[in-house]
Amino acid sequence: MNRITEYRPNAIALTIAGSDPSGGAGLQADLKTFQQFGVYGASVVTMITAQNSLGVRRVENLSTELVLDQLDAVLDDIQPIVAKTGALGTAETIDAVHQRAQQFNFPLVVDPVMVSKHGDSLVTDDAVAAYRRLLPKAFLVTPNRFELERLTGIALNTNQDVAKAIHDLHQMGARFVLAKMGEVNGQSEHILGSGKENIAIQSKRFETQNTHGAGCILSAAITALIALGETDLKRIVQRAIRQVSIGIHNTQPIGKGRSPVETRVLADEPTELTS
Ligand code: PXL
Repeated sequence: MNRITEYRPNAIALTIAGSDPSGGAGLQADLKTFQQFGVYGASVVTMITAQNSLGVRRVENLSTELVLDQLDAVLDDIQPIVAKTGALGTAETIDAVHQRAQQFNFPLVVDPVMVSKHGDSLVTDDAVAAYRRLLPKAFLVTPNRFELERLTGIALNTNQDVAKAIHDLHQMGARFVLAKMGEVNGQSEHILGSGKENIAIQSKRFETQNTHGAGCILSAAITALIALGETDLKRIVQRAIRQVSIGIHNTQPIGKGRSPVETRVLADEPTELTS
């Protein structure tokens, strides 16, 4: 059977993100993840990094004008079901995406990428302020612990601090918040905030450094599931977390440093790894 008949022809997702030439993170990870879910991927490049599994050597932001020209070219022609942002680079580009987002007739997932796994900062302080301005256009924002602190200015020491920070992101305009808290009591913890309640989602914690691209794959999997027409955000997030867990469990030794999370897997039902 021709597999393409199994795809939904309009399951189209757009990523606006930076390039990782080693293929583990950034728009490459996004497109691989979309593909793995049977979602057609379009991509607008914001930034070129020169990096590999050992570290980031160089980052060069494309001009805001070139980013917008790409975005306009795609959107003048193609109707995505959903879009996500990864690394946007400069405050000017974040503000320009924000301005275009006023006209988006599809939800936007904002992964507020600020540092790479190696701890290299990918944005400046004024970009953090621009991310705050973008939040009212975010259907979902997916900060890690560091990004949550930087967006809110709250040092996250207690559970109350985390709840306050998530509350503040809602106040700033984000519809839903997914805080990637990392290791909590020996497990990996995510907190999904709806504004009314916060749901903690635990998954298996892997003792590994081979998690390059995990954040990109998580937000890309969420984006892909929205493109496929899924509507229950809690289930979407749980399934995307399983996708990352199974990817980490199946990591192949690629490169001399931190291996990328494997995208050539597909999480479907819960397993003993991820339930
Ligand atoms: O995983 C965050 C990320 C996003 N986008 C690009 C990156 C990284 C981390 O390395 O390089 C382009």
